[in-house]
Amino acid sequence: MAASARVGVAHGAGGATSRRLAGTAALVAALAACTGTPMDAAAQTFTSEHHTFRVVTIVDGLEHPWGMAFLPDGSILVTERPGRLRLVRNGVLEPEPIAGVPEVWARGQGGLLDVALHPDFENNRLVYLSYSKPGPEGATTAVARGRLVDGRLENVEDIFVADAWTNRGQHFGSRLVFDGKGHLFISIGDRGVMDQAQNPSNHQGTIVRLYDDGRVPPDNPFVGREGFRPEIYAYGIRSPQGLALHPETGQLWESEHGPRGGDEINLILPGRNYGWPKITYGINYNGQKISDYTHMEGMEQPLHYWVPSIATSGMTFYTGDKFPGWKGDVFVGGLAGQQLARVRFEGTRRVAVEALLTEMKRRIRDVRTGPDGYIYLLVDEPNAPMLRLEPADGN
Ligand SMILES: [Ca+2]
Repeated sequence: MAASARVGVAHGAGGATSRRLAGTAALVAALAACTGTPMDAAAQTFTSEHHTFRVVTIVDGLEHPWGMAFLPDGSILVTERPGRLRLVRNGVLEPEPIAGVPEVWARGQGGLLDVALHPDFENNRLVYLSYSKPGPEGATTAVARGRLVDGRLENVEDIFVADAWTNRGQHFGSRLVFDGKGHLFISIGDRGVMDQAQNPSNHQGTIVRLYDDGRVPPDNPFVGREGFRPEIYAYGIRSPQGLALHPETGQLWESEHGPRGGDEINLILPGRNYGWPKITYGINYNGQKISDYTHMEGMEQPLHYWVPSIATSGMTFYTGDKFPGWKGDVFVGGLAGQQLARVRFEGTRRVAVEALLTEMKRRIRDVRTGPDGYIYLLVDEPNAPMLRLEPADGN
């Protein structure tokens, strides 16, 4: 495919031609400018294809926040990449971090990363954290869990330490998703060594599926197969920055931070090879070619990819009722692309893409549908806010 044909146009596996609707969201007012509150900068109103919405600052002062989890009491756990777990309660950031977080390797893209609650959290109080674990061979991706009691984590233990050790600071992956059927999915990046994504005798560049205590489910696709780690569910993945379950099919979807011009959304199926770096739509960030191929026998195509890249991060399916026009849409944060991408699918066919919040010019690290139906964002900055999208069009 000629590069010139791809610039500025988003393509999916089906070669459809719908154009990226970048720039349709327009800033129309800064409501808070009239109120004189400290939230002036963020309480702005934006228009978009289906909704007019407000962006409200929930809390400020987070240092490179990465992941968040909503507690049953309405408070929110937030990770900060340098190694702190914070609590937002009643719209206030508790000054003291939650104690008991493991030591993290906070370099490059590494540190304290995602946070998720056990599906039975209300009874067992188990909180799961993914993080960059230091060791003699540099760092790897690990998942720890502990019981949240009186503002601290107790009985903290690693349930999984990936065989993905390098001295490089890239591509830890590490989003955590429970599937509601007793499994935990963990994404692991190639750790900056791209060829290892095609080597399933380690965990670099994989999606892993485990039981909640770290045991390997016997029906994992590669159990008993020579040369494959039994934890692996899928492989051939570069930097899996977002994971979410489809609200209707229950299948796992992934957003992947690709090379230059190769960010992807993938449907993750068991036992499949997603092709990195043998096939890709992008080139290296230094301008060098990675592969001549975008397709290869036995390798999966993305459902959608971005050219140019937006530097995809966290993702969510919108499942709330505050924005009926967005029901079922995929939202993906853009870091370098400084946007919130909305992608609509019919089944697995991508039918529309819209870039929201481009005027805000902020790196979006994570996006979640809150239990209240609002959309929550984390911004990747040293002194960053948690933001919330609220409808401004009467919904
Ligand atoms: Ca791919």
